[in-house]
Amino acid sequence: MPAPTDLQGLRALNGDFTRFMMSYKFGIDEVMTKINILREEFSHRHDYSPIENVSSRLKSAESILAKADRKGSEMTLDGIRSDVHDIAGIRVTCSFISDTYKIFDMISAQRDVTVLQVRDYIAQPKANGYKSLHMIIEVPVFMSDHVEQVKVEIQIRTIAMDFWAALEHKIYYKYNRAVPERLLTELRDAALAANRLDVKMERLHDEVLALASVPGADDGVIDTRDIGRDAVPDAMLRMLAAARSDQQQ
Ligand code: 0O2
Repeated sequence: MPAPTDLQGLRALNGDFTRFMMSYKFGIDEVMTKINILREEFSHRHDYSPIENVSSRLKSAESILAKADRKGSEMTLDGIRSDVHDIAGIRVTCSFISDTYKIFDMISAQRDVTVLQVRDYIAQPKANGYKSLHMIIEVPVFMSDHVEQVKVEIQIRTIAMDFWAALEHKIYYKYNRAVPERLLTELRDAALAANRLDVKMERLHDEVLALASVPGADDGVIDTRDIGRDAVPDAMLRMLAAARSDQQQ
């Protein structure tokens, strides 16, 4: 059983690690807010959203230690902070390849964002077929008594790239990293097929955007935020009036 002084020491270490992890959680909160604002404001201005989905995750303590060990980091919180860049991770999925770069530019242009590293696996895919645009940024997090610069990794990719990466990740772990050559070849083929789909969908999208919209065309849905704001159509008002007068007779 540890002596009381050891226990106090352990509690202090526990507190250090909790504060370390909380700073990354706050980093994620800051960047999620930025991305959600971009998403909402962009869709309002351009009538379409370049972002399909945004998710975040914090690396587990085990995974942080394994990565620090792999990188030969100094095994202290400072050593880990300086070498492991993806403790806080955010993934943004977009419909089209050009949207991934738009999001990248909009994030990079923010005054309190420092871009520390960029890996463009979209322009230069990995040998296994992996495509994604990675950026490591640093954002200020305002604590009660100090400001901390926190690193956040952002992965930006299309839905097709994300579909591929999720499956490849699953296969990789299923085979404990020793994936049979046949599956690796199929994965490379699938990555090429996903890229062909991305290119074709974007071309179609551009073609449709270039068309003038047909006056009065209606896709049959409304945004829930517009309930009460949009005028109720005459036909609906006439129907309600007729129903009311039937009830009164
Ligand atoms: P997990 O479990 O997703 O967190 P670096 O520290 O920057 O020098 P690192 O971290 O390998 O080296 O950088 P890189 O290449 O930018 O990769 C970071 C993350 O991208 C990985 O984190 C994966 O999430 C993802 N990634 C990179 N390559 C691949 C790939 O080939 N397939 C898939 N599915 N994902 C990939 P982790 O920590 O490796 O994994």
